[in-house]
Amino acid sequence: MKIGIVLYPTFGGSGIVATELGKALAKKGHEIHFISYNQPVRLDHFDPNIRYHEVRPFHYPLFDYQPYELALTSKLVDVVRYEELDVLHVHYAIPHASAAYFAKQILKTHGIDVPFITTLHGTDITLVGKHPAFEPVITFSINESDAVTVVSQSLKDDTYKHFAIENGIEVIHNFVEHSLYHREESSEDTARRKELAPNGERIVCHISNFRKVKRVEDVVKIFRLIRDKIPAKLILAGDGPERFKIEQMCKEFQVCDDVEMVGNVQSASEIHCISDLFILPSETESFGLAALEALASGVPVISSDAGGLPEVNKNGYSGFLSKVGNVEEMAKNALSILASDETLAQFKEQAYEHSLKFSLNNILPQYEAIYERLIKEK
Ligand code: GMT
Repeated sequence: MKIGIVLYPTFGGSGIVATELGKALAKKGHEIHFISYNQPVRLDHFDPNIRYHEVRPFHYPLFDYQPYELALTSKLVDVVRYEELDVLHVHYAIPHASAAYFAKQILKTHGIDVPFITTLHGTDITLVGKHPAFEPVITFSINESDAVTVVSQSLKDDTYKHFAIENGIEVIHNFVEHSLYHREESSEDTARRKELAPNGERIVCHISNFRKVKRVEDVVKIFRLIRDKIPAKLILAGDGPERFKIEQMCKEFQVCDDVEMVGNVQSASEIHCISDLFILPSETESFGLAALEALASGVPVISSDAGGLPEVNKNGYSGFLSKVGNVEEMAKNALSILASDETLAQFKEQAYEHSLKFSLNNILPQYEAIYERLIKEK
């Protein structure tokens, strides 16, 4: 099949899922066309089955705001016509779903019928999408999508709760390609671990876009409680609006010597393979891809029970869940995992085992089945 994938090219989870999905489909022989305003960060190698089409908005002094959605719509029309795409798959509703709808209508005037799938990822529904500034467009474009998928049951429930949806919605969980995550430490990993934790301290980590919903301040609070009891180091990876506040907080808590803020990383697995525990205390989280990436590397997860996190992190097995903001319980649970080598080894094994439920091989055919169905129904 010839599949167009519209995505955000940044470190956000929706862009990562879309890129990994496209790469995996390309490996299976499909022709994949990524469409975005920048090269997606995880699109890092040449594959003859993959093309990248850049959307370039037209700059004109009259525009206080660049009409990106129109530039995207025109690009979609262009790519579908000239590359003869069979189907479009848009990730994150705003503004991708409405652009796909508009492109579809334009293409009809050229005698082309191209179905489009919208995959909702989370904040496009729970935070941004339900804002009155967007709600009518989001409701319309979800209802007009030829298929709609969501990354968790929790997000499906939220979508029906917040919008007047008449369309069916299918849950397809996010996935990981296990071959990209390794559980065994290489000699280089061991050297890096030694550099970071020279006295055998436990290594705890968190990776996010440092937005308010991630509650990174809770990570620092939890870490301080852990470090009060056992020697430990914290790796904070990622970047975003809250980073400065977190740096200040580390100074105030006098934990800077034990905290490494490493900024954005290309591959989460480089952090996970030297980590003992991952913390994700989010306020809302439709799925929590970062948590799944940790589990796939055999790193247990301490998380909140927000949104879809209970679908990803199995309480008492792959880690523990607590109510949002309950940092004392999260620290207690973290310590119960980290306290002994035996318990840690057991949770590491269970974390990996649980992640297999979300392996690429289980999830990919579900998307392929939708593409095939829509193409047949044309
Ligand atoms: O919150 C983020 O990290 C970014 C955001 C996005 O859209 O890129 O992530 C959302 O989509 C991810 C992939 O499906 C999910 O794993 C995240 O849980 C979801 N974020 C939220 O719901 C807050």
